[in-house]
Amino acid sequence: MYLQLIKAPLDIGAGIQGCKGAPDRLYEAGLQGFGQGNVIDIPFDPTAPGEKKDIIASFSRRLAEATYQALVDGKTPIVLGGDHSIAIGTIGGIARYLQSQKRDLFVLWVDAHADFNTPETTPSGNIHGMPVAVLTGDGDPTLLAVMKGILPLKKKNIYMLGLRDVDPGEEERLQESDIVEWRMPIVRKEGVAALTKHLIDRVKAADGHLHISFDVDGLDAKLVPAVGTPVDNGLTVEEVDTCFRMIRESGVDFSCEIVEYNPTLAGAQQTADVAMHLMRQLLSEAT
Ligand SMILES: [Mn+2]
Repeated sequence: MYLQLIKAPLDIGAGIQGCKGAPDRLYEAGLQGFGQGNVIDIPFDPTAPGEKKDIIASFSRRLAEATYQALVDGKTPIVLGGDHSIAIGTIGGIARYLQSQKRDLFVLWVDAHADFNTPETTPSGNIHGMPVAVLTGDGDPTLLAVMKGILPLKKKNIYMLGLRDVDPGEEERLQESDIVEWRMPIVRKEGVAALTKHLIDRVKAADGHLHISFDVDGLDAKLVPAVGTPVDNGLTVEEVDTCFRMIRESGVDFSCEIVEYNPTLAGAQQTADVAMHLMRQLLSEAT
């Protein structure tokens, strides 16, 4: 498996800025050992004209083109964010490619949050809380336009691992959807190995592609302090390690993005160490 690293330093989708420094920090912390030194930068200009949603939509189009082109070239896109709004671009491009191949896309959304808000349900207005809604066909028209020509993701193919902080309007939307919610009590009851096996079996049966959208805040707040929205009682390093090892060993086609690491916050080194350990587990057989 040949990797295409892509730096996506967008951070205006979050309430706290600072994720824009994460791609360089993660690259230097060890990801430079992957992708044969070949890395694409998606330039981010926070002073570009327009509202935040316009700047994010424009960035997402360029990012989507990069993940699409990587797959066309037979490479696996590994995107270094950035806040979680970059998933609109990352996954938009991957979905476009799989649609052209008539193959199913599955998404493992590792996160404390569902990121399933619309402009009507969001308490904060922050776009990093909206990418799952946009990718499944709901939300602001400016953001939805990034998905032009791309079918909305199937909600039953989205698996949320580590979910534990859901906004009220989002909760209602989740109940009405068939997104698979692996909240923490389920993770502890079933065990992450059984859950991961279930997902891998479904991807294999469909001959599908699995995208891992890895929000670092899916891990427990004490383990990864340098994130904008930390939440207690989260996943352990061992749980995410088991999940990533099983995906790597399964042989399924996968891609990944890592988001929400904020190196300007306290505990930046500890958080980078945890993130890098897990990325190495996922990518250790790739070049
Ligand atoms: Mn998130």
